[in-house]
Amino acid sequence: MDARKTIVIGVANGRGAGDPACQDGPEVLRSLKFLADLEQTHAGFSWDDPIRLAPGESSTPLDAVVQIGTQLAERVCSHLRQGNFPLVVGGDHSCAIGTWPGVKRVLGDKVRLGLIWFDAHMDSHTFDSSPSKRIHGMALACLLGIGDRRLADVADAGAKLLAADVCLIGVRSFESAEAALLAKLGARIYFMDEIRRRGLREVFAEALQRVGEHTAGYGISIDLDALDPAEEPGVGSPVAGGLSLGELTEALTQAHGDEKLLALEIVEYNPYRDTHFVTARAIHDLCQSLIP
Ligand SMILES: [Mn+2]
Repeated sequence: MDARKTIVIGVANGRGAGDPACQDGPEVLRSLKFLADLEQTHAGFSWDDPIRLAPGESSTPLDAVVQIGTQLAERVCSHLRQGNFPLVVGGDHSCAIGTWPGVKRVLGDKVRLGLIWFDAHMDSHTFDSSPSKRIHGMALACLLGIGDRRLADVADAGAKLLAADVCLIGVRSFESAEAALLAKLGARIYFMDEIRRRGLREVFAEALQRVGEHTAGYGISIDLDALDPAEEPGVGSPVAGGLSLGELTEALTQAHGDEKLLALEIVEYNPYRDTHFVTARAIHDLCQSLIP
């Protein structure tokens, strides 16, 4: 019996993206009560205070992302130590540089953390390789210990993950430098063609095996742009040809109730593109598939 309470941590930050609109995602989900029925069905499900920049702060995107990441790592760490299940809701994907260091800190140096990264992109740029210089496209590289030291050393210095314990699922838009970095490090990437050939259920089962094998626990980070924008328009950086919500929620149930699943992150919700709030409802369904 999993007694963990799910605590939602909204991260009101879009400074890691080109368009900061994702910063308003958590507030829309909360104020319009898209997750409210989970408070009835899951004992202890509740929203914590949002994480946001100090008002009037005129920082650079790098300063902003580091400040948010540092606060978020502390918050995630503190909830895990209280026995809670952190559900981080972005904001852009740069919040990952706070979420997963927070989890890793609780596990300590002697054991490994796994991560499944659902995304249309690889998010494995550095400032040197990135054409856009947007930090949400660097988050996974930072977690692997690569790139700007201020970003990669949030919470604690050095890599938080080994590529051997990382899987990317749903990738279909990337630059060659990212692909080369991940290939060199040895992360497993499931591109859309492999998912179409084998089915998401089988691919996700294999990913779970990999991220759990040599680790003390694992996390799941869902960039909503892994989903097909024809079905889910409310995302920061839409790319055609993604996963359907139905196949994703169905596959995710394989991890439901797994005590090695330590935290969940759902990011890049852009409420201004979310016609009829279909993507807000998708977030609800994704949470329902995975929270304890
Ligand atoms: Mn992403």
